[in-house]
This record gives sequence, C-alpha cells and structure tokens, in this order.
Amino acid sequence: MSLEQIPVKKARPNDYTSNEHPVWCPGCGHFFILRALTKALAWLNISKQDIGLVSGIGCSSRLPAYLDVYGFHGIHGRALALASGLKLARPDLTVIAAGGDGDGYSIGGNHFIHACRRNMDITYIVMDNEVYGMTKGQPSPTTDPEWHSKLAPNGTGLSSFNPMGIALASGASFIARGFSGDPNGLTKILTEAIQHQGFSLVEIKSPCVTFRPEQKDWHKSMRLMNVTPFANPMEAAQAIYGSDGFDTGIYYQADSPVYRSEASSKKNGTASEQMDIIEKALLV
Ligand SMILES: Cc1ncc(C[n+]2csc(CCOP(=O)(O)OP(=O)(O)O)c2C)c(N)n1
Ligand code: SF4
Ligand SMILES: [Mg+2]
Repeated sequence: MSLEQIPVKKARPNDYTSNEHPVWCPGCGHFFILRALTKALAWLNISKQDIGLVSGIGCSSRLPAYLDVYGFHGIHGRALALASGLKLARPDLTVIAAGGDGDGYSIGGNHFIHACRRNMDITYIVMDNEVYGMTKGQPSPTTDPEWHSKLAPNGTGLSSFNPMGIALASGASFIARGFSGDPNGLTKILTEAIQHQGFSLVEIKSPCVTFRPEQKDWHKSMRLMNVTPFANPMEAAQAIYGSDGFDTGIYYQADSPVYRSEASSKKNGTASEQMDIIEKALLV
C-alpha cells in the first residue's frame, strides 16, 4: 500500500476534549461553545498538536483546560497579547484566543483594538454574557445601561460598547456574531473563522444563568444565521449598527493584508535572533 492509499483518520469532536470536567454552573452558555469548538476542529480535521488555544481570566477563560490541545490560561485581559506572540513565533500553528466580555473588552480593550489592527491570522472567541461572571456579577462594557446590580443599583447609565463596530473600525477582516444556543450555526461560524486568513472576531452571546438569569430568554429573541456577509466595510457597518444585537451570522469577511513577522521566513535563525524579530514586530 502506498502512502497516498493509507486512509487519513477523520477526527471526532471528542478527540479534542480533555479529561477535565467543566466547573461552569449547570446551564451556562459556555458549555455549548466548548462543544461547538470541538465540532469545528473535528470538521476541519486539524491535528491537536497544531493548535494553540490561549485565554485570559474569567469563567469563559477556563476553556483551554477543557480541550486536549496546547493551551495557556494567561492573565486577565492578556489573551490577545499571548496569542499574538504565539502566532509570531509559530506561524504554522492554528492560534485561537478565547475569553469573556470583561476580559476582552474592558481590561483587554487596548489589546483588542491593536490585534484587530494588525490583522494577524488569529481566531478570537468572545463568550459574551454582558457581565463579569467569575467575580459575581459586576457590569461589563457590554452590559445594558439600565441593568440593576449591587454595584450599580440604578444601572451604569453608560451605553454599551459595540465590539463588532470597534473591530470593523480597527481593521479586523472577519466579524461574526454567534449564539451558544445555536450549536449548528455556531459550529459553522467557527469553522469559517478558523479557516479565514486574518483576524477573526467571533462574538458569541452566551447566557450567564447565575448572575443574569433573564438571559435564559435570549433564545426567544435570537434570529439565527440571517445575516448576509459583506466584503465592503461600509455595508458591513450598516448591518452591524442596524442590528439590535440579536442577529447572528457572518457580517464581514474581507481579503485584507495579514500581518506576518519576518520570523516566519527566517526559521533557521538563532532563538535570540527570533526573539529580536518578534519584539520588533510587537512594537507595531
Ligand atoms: C488584573 C486583574 N483584575 C481583576 C481580576 C478579577 N477578575 C477575574 S475574572 C474577572 C471578570 C471576568 O469576566 P468575563 O471576562 O466577562 O468572563 P465571565 O466570567 O463572564 O465568563 C475579573 C474582573 C483579575 N483576575 N485580575
Ligand atoms: S457564573 Fe455565569 S458565566 Fe460563570 S459559570 Fe456560572 S453561569 Fe457561567
Ligand atoms: Mg462575561
């Protein structure tokens, strides 16, 4: 039998799960995102040793522990800094960053803008429950202004951050909204996002059943996979700003220049030469 004739083993979603049992609250939306991600990786049949999954801190950022791929549970708000360094040093890997709305849009907000601007080939999964879940329910940048909580008894009065609008304005080349309650649609979006060359934001509505129990009703309002993907940023901006936040699908996908470091073309340099190149690249 020649090498070409040996059948390639097709991966299954469970091949990517670790033996750790998630400590998320029963019913938390994050469970379904974990499942959709393993389905997307299996669909793409990516070797486990070719994946790097990094995160920050939060309930959502526990994700790397639950997958049997190379993972790094980093520090709060720094998932994209870690992912950028990893992609510069190992451009051959499929690099995925994951975290929550607090991690990515609040403490990590500046990294978010500049990661979009660099348009490196990274998939960024934001598990957005419009609250800081892990620290027991403080408002986050995507919390609606009227939401009453112990920390903000009359609401924050601040209009919510528009992550997809910011991503578009900052240079991301793939922008989508998914819903944890739509595993099939979400798997499709994640599959497309991972395949896309450039920075992909996948903003996923994921109910926090403990601190935002009213989000259990999100499934009644979500309009699944009804968005047309645009390649023109003006049309995508109209779709993003015209949505009430309940439309899912891929809003924007463009063939924009992807930032790659010189390190990718100088694989034989010494470790210290590689580090110099990477440090220079991260000053951009
Ligand atoms: C520097 C720093 N500041 C604050 C915290 C406390 N902290 C841990 S998780 C978190 C918010 C997590 O919220 P989010 O990213 O939305 O994730 P979720 O738990 O909702 O999934 C905060 C403020 C921290 N760990 N480190
Ligand atoms: S606190 Fe909220 S986000 Fe955290 S595990 Fe529980 S339901 Fe999920
Ligand atoms: Mg959150």
